[in-house]
Amino acid sequence: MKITQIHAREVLDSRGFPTVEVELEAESNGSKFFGSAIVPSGASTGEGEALELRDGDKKRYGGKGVLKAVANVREKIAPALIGREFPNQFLLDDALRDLDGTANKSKLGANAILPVSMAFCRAQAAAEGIPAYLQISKLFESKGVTLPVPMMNIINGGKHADNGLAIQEFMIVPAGFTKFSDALRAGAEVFHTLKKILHDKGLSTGVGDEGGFAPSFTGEKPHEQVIQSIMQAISEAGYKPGSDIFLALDCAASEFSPEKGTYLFEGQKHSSKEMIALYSHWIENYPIISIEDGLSEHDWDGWEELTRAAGSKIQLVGDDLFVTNPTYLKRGIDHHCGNAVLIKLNQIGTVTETLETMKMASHAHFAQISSHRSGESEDTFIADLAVGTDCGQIKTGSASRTDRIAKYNRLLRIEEQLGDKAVFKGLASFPAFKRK
Ligand code: 2PG
Ligand code: MG
Repeated sequence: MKITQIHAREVLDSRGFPTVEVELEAESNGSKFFGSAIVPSGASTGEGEALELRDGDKKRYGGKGVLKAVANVREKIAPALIGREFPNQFLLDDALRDLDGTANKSKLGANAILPVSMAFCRAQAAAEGIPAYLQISKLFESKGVTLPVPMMNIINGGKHADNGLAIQEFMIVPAGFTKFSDALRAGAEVFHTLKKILHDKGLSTGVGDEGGFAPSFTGEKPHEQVIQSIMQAISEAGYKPGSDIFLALDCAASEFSPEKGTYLFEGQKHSSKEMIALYSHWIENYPIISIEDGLSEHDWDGWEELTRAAGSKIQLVGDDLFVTNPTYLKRGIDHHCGNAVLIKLNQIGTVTETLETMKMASHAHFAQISSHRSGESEDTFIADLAVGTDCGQIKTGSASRTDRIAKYNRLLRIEEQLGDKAVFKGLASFPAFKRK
């Protein structure tokens, strides 16, 4: 495929902050093909993430403009790539990495590089006459394509809300179904039931960044109150907790860990051991299937201990800990820290490197979860990534807000397109989880 045009512009994400959109045109066998992509943006970012280039000009969007990244696409990436043949994604991504030349994409910005990489993937799919998920499946050499189990963040806390909850995400995981659309329906019904429960308790039903409710629970143990409200919502919606629907947490613990091994939780200082004891108590008492970033990205010793304590019972996911980066993931695999990796394209910056991290995880029997960022857009690439890599899990927010729903709707379309061939593995997508 010969690249004939690359155009970038500044658009807005779901929080109203600027982000980069790229449109790419390529020629293959005399025909033109297009691909476009918008990159997302995180709030609770891991320190090892690839650089997101912001203008820093306080007069525009409080410094969050991305005109420099846009200029890097227009003035550096486009002139270097236009007119060149790229037979595959790997060579295109190599060229992008060479142009940048840094380990963390700090010269051009991951937000300049990644949309070009994603747009190319879509243009190549168009040239092949196949959907993006099949193109990704070819690149990944996956065994098949699978509709993922959704991890739906129905109560938002941490950096995604102002409600004083330390834990960032309380998710429902409808894994006990045989079809994606049934799982999604159950998740949406629980979300609507929870709204009523919160309303009846006199709590706010306004939503946070990922479309989940963001109530302020007062009184003792607010986090456990959240868990109990969700359990109630599952039952009242007519589903069985621990059989139809499970729970998952993203603690994003780096955000409430002021120093290594210390956690400020519910008004008290806790050690890693105490946090592990609390999680173990919750795992005993509630149908928790997965905990992400239960400890901070600096607390590798704590992670080893957490994995010894809970790694044979539930899924333990590294997000800030691994930042979709093979170097950190290898450390985690070697030291038995966690048993799953959250996959965010913009943490590493190209499609190829994202797939490399997923391959490494897969060889080590670490599960992979295709994930959104808290700042999203109408782009649905992560839905195709989940299906194409056969990873079986997607984390893309609650059952509200179009930036989240766009991904679920994309998956509904894929399910329909696949018809009888649509595979949904349900609980089998969580190999680390053992039923009590
Ligand atoms: C996370 C994500 C997405 P952010 O921590 O997993 O839910 O949040 O994009 O703010 O890093
Ligand atoms: Mg996370």
